Amino acid sequence: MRRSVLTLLALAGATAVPVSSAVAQSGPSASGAAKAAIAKKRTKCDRNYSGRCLKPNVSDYDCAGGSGNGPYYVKGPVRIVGNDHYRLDADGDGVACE
Ligand SMILES: [Ca+2]
Repeated sequence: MRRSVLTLLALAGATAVPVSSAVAQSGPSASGAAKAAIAKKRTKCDRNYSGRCLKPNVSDYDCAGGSGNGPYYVKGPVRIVGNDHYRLDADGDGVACE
């Protein structure tokens, strides 16, 4: 009786090691973290503009050297590939700050 309990404890101790190491390896892989970093980088630039990386979701952009009051400035030319929500393309030809 006593011997069988000790055997069970020994078996439990022996199986505890591979279980804990399996849990440690089930975390996010290195390639998964790299993919997340790339996705984060892509969303840093406003998708409505091409040619320059404009920050999305800021209050306003104006053309560098123009009469705009900022707070962000971009040096053109910048192509409008979506919605020109910063109103950079004054003449509406699809190219801003030209
Ligand atoms: Ca224009």
